[in-house]
Amino acid sequence: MLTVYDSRQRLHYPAQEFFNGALEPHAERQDRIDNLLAALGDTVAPRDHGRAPIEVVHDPAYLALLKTAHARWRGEGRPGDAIGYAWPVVRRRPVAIERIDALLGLHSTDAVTPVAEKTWEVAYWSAQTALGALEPLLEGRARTSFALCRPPGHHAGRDYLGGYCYLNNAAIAAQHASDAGHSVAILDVDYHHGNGTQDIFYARGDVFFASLHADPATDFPYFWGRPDESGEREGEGATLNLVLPRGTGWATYRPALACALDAIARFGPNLLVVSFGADTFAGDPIAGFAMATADYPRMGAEIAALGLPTLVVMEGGYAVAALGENVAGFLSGFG
Ligand code: Q9C
Ligand code: ZN
Repeated sequence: MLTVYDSRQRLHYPAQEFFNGALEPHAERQDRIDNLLAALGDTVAPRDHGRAPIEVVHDPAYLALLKTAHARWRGEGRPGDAIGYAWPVVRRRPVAIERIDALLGLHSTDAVTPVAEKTWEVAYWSAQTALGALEPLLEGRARTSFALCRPPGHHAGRDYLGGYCYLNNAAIAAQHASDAGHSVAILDVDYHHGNGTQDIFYARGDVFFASLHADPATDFPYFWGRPDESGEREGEGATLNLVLPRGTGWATYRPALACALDAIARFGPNLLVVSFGADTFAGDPIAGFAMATADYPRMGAEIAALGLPTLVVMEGGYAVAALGENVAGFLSGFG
C-alpha cells in the first residue's frame, strides 16, 4: 500500500486540552506518528499542491486566522497555545471582531483544539499529504493509497477548527477529486461523527457522505450526527448518519457498515475517500467502542469489496501502542 507522509507533520504538539473539566495532556500526540511509521514501513513525501485546493474548501478569513493566531496570542503576552474560551451565542447578530480571543471563539467549536506554534505549517502539510495520496488514484497509477495525516481533519468545517482538526484533509481531497471530474463518496468510520465534512458537503448532491459513529447523545461532537440529518436542498439524501451505542464491537458494527456501503453503491461513485479513525478500538483512552485488532482487516475488506479506487485518510485513534497494528490491519484488508 502506498503511504504518503511528510515529516513536518510531527512538528505540531498542542500541550493540553480541556478533558472532563480540567486541562490534561493532549490526546492527539506526536508519537502516534512514530507508532504508525514503525508499522507501515516506507512512505513517500507529497509534492506541494499549494494553497489553491485548500482555499476551495476553507474560508480565507479562517485560513488567515489559523496562520497568525499563535503569534497574535503570544503578542498579547499569553503563555502556551492559543485556545478559544468564549463563543458567540447561537443567533447572536454578526459583529466586527478584532480581538484574538474573540476570533478564536468565532472560528472554533470547542476548547480541545489549541493552535500551537507550528499548527498552520503542520495542518498545511497534513492536507498536502491527503492531496499527495490522491494523486496516483487520479492518474490511475494505484487503486488504493493511505494518507498518513496528522493532525486529523474531519471535525474542521469551512471556517472553523475543532475536535483536534484544523484543515479538513478528507474534504480537501474529495473536493479536488470532484474538481478533476470524479464522482466522489466519503465514508467516515472514525469513532466520532465527521461533523466538519458533513457540514462542508451538506447542501450538495454531487458528493455523498456516510458516517458510522458513536451516538452524539453521549459522545463528542454532541451537536451533530443524528440519524435525521440527511442533507439539505440539492444535498437532501446525500448524507447518511448511522449511530451506534457505546460498547459496539464488530457484530454490531458490521451490519451498519453494510448499510452504509449499500447506500454508497446506490449513489454510484467512481472514487471513495475513507476517513479512517482507529478510535473505535476497545483500548482507546477517549472512546467507547469495543473493536478488536483482528476486526480491522475485516473492516478494510468489506470496504474494499465496493471495488472503488480508494483514498484512506487518517483521522483519530489514541491508543498509541496499538495504533500502527490496527491501521496496518485495516489497510491489509484492501489486499
Ligand atoms: N470526554 C478525532 O478523533 N474530546 N477527534 C472528547 C471526551 C474530543 C476527537 C471528550 C475528541 C475529538 C479526530
Ligand atoms: Zn475520532
